Amino acid sequence: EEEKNGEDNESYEGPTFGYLCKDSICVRTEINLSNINDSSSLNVCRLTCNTDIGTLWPKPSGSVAFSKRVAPINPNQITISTNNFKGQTYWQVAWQRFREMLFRKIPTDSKSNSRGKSILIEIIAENDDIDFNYDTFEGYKLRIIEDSSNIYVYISARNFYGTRHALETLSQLVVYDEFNEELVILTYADITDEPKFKHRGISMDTSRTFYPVDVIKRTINGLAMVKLNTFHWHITDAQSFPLEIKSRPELTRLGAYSPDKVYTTSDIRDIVEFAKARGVRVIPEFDAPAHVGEGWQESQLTMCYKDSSQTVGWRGHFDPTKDELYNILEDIYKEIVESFKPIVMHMGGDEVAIDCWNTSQMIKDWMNDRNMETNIEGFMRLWDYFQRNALSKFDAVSNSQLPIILWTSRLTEEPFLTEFLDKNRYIIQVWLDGNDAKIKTLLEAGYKLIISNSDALYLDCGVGWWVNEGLNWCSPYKTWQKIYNNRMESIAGNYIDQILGAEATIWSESIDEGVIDMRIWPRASALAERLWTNPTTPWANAEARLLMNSQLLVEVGELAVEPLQLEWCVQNENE
Ligand code: CP6
Repeated sequence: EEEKNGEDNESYEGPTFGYLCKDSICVRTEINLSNINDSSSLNVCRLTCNTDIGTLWPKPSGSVAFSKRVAPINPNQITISTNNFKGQTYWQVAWQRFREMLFRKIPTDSKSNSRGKSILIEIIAENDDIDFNYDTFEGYKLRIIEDSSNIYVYISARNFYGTRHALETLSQLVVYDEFNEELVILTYADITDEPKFKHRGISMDTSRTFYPVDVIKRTINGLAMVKLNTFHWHITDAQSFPLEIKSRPELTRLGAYSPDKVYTTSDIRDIVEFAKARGVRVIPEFDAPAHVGEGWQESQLTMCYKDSSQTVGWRGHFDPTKDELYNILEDIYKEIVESFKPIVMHMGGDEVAIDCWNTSQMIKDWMNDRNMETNIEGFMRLWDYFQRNALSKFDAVSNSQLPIILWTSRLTEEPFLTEFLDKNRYIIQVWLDGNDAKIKTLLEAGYKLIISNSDALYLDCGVGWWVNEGLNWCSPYKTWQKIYNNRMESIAGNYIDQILGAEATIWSESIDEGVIDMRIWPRASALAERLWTNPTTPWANAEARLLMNSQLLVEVGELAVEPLQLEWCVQNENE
């Protein structure tokens, strides 16, 4: 009965749920790939019914063997044993979520059916370490076998995070059979899997638009479902300050859109724990010295806010010469460290306009007093002065010297880069075009990078009111295919080892909670497979599985996923 696909990763097509193809499972037909960008030959029905597709997303990066046969299971008869994690909250949450995901696959009108087999899951984890840093190994092994009455699942992993990923994979191998109205599982599987990149995520902007906590949580659930492990939280910006800072209550009083559009310290702790139990790390960003404004109105510490000029464009800037600024920053960092317990801190550093500081005679006098020239070099020195002081305040309130992320900017270009930013301390997040020569400069200088190249990973581009206002600098819309094809190797070449991973960004100037799911999904899934599996096969090979993943995100993740094809195409095939 067992039909193994050997160790050959390239030929893996995934488990077969062929007979379930009646309603929804579809795969692309042969079409001429070279014509894919030629609209005259575009076939709207690229996906048609097929009997041999996989259900795993992202595809495992290691060896995969599987059977083609499925067996019905009884989701009320699942038992689990672990050698570790006893009494750990994270483990209880993960286990609970796994069961919930299986039950969510069953439609509410399904007739109850208990003829299925019991599942016995045995987990061996090397340790019960709950730290989640860049050294945490997220790999796992998963084996499914059956006998006449039971399904046996063996999971081995180094830690909780690998184990959690294995449960995610296992849940994807359980599919609802609409014909027999029951859950079925593969009867044999042997999978070895681990991520190709350590840092895999999205960044979300809660300043331009406030998103309620439950929107953030359902987004994190989605990340967990596709094994993305990073939620980078661009929490403040010029337009609103939604982060409660208990010692500086004026920041939200003046800066939040309204008193209820605030993330309290307990909201933050709740989200951080929620995420960690789902294998997702939250990285706080406090963007500075630009992208500040609301919240600081009475402080006399910011400038250029509401300046509509090309160079500044509504982004307020801190006045780096004011000593009081650093005291407030210390208070902010202190509370961020306490509530986020970050393993890495994002300090922003994007889009600083020297033309802003240049408008202030006070700043120029201050610089003159310190023998700083008021030219580019001088203002870059002023920026460096800010960054050093801010960093020392951050270090004063955090235990160890955490790694710091900064966006690419003039500061991350030579000659400033190597003079001002220690490559062993700073990680650079790239929002340049993927082919920009500045990326190579950063790599040659030895920096570790997180890639958010704006020509592929900017999910807010090309859609929304920006487009009609002519304000969409990042048009066009980035298709999932573009994201899937966005290989880190083509960006980094021989320096690939310096790429920690990538993030898709969801800037929220033209997004709100009503549309955010569609901006993120299924394109974040395309990024997930790019970073977890790093496939060498074309996107067309993944399209059918992505359709399955979208369905899962809708049904289990309760996400409003942007559609990938017309229902008519499926209907046509079934006639
Ligand atoms: N906000 C912040 C933004 C952007 C950046 N930082 C941004 C800039 C250009 C484009 C899209 C987004 N809206 N804080 C740059 C990293 Cl095209």
